[in-house]
Amino acid sequence: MYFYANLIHSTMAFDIEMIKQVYARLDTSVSNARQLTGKPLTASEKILYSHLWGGKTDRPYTRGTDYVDFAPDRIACQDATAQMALLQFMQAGKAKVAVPTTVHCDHLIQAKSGATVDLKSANSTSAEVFDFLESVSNKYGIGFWKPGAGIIHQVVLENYAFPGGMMIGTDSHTVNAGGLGMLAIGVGGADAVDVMADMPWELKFPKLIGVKLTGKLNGWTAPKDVILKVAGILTVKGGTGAIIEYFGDGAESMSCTGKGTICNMGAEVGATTSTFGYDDSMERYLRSTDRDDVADAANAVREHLTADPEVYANPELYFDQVIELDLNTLRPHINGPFTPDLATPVSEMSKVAKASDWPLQVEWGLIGSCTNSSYEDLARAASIAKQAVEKKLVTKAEFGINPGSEQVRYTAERDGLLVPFNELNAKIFTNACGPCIGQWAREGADKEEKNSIIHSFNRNFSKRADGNPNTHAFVASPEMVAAVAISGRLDFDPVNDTLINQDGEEVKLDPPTGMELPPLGFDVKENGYLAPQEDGSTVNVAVSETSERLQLLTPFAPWDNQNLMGAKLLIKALGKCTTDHISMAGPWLRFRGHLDNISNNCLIGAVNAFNEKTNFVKNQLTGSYGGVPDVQRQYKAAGLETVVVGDHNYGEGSSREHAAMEPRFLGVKVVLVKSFARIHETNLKKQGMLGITFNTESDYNLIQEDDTFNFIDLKDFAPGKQITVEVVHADGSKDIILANHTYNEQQIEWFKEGSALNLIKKQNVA
Ligand code: MIC
Ligand code: SF4
Repeated sequence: MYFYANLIHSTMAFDIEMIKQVYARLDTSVSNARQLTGKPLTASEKILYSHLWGGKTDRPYTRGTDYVDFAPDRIACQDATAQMALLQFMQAGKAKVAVPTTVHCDHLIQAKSGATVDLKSANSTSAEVFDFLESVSNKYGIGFWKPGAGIIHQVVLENYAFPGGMMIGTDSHTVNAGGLGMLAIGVGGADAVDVMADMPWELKFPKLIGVKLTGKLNGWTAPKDVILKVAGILTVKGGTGAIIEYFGDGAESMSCTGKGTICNMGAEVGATTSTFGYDDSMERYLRSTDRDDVADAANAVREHLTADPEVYANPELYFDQVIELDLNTLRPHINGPFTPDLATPVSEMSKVAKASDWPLQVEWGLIGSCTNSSYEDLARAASIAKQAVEKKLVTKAEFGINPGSEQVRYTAERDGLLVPFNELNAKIFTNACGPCIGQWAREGADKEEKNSIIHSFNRNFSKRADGNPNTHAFVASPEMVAAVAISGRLDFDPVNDTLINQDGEEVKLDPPTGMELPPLGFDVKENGYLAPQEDGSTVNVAVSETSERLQLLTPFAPWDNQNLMGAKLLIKALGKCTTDHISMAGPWLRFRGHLDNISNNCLIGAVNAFNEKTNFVKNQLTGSYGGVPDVQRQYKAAGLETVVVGDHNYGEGSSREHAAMEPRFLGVKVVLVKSFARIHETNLKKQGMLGITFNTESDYNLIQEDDTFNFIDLKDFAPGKQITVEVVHADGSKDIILANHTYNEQQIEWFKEGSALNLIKKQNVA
């Protein structure tokens, strides 16, 4: 039924005909867009205007304002989000996905003993889910990458990404493919379902941030430091609603996978996506990954795959914001703890860490994740590990490595890159997310001791890697992670500091070295890909009614067209409330296909503003305190709807739509916050929730623990019209406040129907 496609893959890129079609229409759409906008175009605009739904470039769009329908070229889903996406798609009534789609099994594999044992154990503990994903993929024409094949974004970069393309993926780090000149955007599963079901995909036309890179990386500085620095400048919400486009001689001097790292972590500044114009590094990468056909096709339309020259010559005229970085003087950084935008140059870490009381001793150095697991990353980190062996240093911290894909792992092993890590007793985990998503059986984490770890991942929110709220996780380049892990000190500065080796001698680490691409080319024995069968109509997808991992979905109820009155406050969340706080990952990942079960983690990580505790809120009906899901289930049983109140950038982080579906499923009706992260706001809308923002931010302070909310003009819900909220306090006093929303006509329909999916189903029936 299935066949391994790695042989086919070695002669021809996947979906080459689709890529050629995209290129064939570029000339017309780019020149039309240039004419309509009356100006030269950025690379991002060329991709946006050549991917309009309906294929016609017939009007200019206003950045940051206009909602636009797009037609992405492809979709990628990972196992933890694919379950919900595909459960929804199964309801859409289609026989096949409308655009090339792939599913990648990477999140559900725990890192414990090492790749062989861990993969075997994941294959048995998550067999039901993997089988489900494999059979749904087979049925609906979706390419399936088995557990162990690699992390979604690395596999996409190696096989599917192409310059000038547009893709969406049910993971916030889909943006990684910007390293190969794509516009790749992270979305919730319901957005992916639209495109799978042959419908347009809607996005507010993004603003544009230009980052001009001059000079050349040198010494200890790596591509990661570019984004660590940019994160420090823009902060976790500075990129919201914008595409970041990198350019300049500094950009061209970097490897394609290095560009991928920079784009990947653009998710951490809230950017819609990041990208680079097509250049020689991308061509080299395409050829090295056996895609000469894509490279040749791209070369033929080269001028359309990057910005018009006037744009990069005078960026301030064409971007909404311009940042300039000189790579010659950029220094290595370490970001964290607890947030990816707290950037500290390595040379200042000693001072800052002491002043902040961060644990200086580092216990683990973790290399890999979708952000930094390329051949070049491993090569450069290995060059540091090798020095440790040669210079007789004893590693102070433990090492863990997650290669990005089987292709990278196989090639790295062939080329001896794993040898020095093995000599340092590193654990080589499965080619999967592992510790990055809390799939880490870290010994002793349950003791909740204060400690530091350093990793080359992108996110470091509280509890993320090991569940311990006292783990201070720091983010750095793979080579810095290696150096810090060897020294065991957070404040180790390899540029200036020395270490004492086993013979009592003082030694210094030389700057890292490493090839950007394998000199002998990439190789892999079994890439782990399963192609779907041509006609999947006879494939049976079974979901057991008694399963605790999978549950078929029941449609959410439509709106009753009435004002929402008497809704109770469920929780007023204090400060940072990311999707990890709303729907934690780690052990909870096993319930990603079972809405009822996963709803038991709803908002358990959010801090209650009234007692600063997590998962401890007042039940207004009884006056007693309990866990958020429990209290919410009690409100639901009493037939009461509820409101969640939050701070800035609510829902930052992941694309997981569970963070919207769980509250929806449990009976929360409104999420009222100071501001939203993009993907989460859309996810709330898609699931038929009311996601609104305080018109006056300080009104957040008016909300009290026993409040009841009346949405007194919800009946007039309309685009651009504010919503009036009557906040009734326990003593009977009231505050009338105004809330803003960004729903357009279509999105109001989703609200009315109960969810976007309900609307699709209705349209399919009609
Ligand atoms: C993450 O890095 O947080 C994840 C896990 O990859 C998520 C997706 C998910 O929650 O499944 C993401 O980034 O979108
Ligand atoms: Fe996986 Fe981590 Fe990348 Fe998310 S950020 S896709 S969890 S490796």
